[in-house]
Amino acid sequence: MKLIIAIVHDEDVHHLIDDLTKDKFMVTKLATTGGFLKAGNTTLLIGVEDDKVDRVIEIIKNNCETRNQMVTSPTPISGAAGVFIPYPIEVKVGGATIFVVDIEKHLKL
Ligand code: 2BA
Repeated sequence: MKLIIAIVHDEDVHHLIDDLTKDKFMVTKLATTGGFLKAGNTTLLIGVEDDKVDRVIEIIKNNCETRNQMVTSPTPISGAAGVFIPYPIEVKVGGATIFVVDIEKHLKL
């Protein structure tokens, strides 16, 4: 058995969960925050048999878009008269960041 940990954009999550549950996958949704942007995102925990991992990844791929987001630079540039001016930079977020982890034991009590 595997645990799929998928970090996705909040805007993609409703369609994604609908498609996963339609295919009878069990999902737990966590509200999380990205360390770099410090903006909200969503982490899904999906426990599946090994032969279903590719299907779950396919569903995630079909539902998660890549987006460009602006962020203020954490290291400001030096302006006139030694004043530090933060500047905006663009980062590409997603579609999804996925980790697939081996599960040693799975219990439901
Ligand atoms: P954030 O940490 O807020 O990162 C948002 C986006 O900013 C990232 O998109 C990446 O394009 C950029 N970024 C992140 N750290 C950076 C850095 N040190 N320097 C320059 N750019 C940086 P994604 O790679 O698609 O990641 C989206 C979210 O997935 C991340 O949000 C984070 O919550 C999670 N994530 C991504 N990789 C991870 C990892 N290796 N471990 C844990 N969480 C991860």
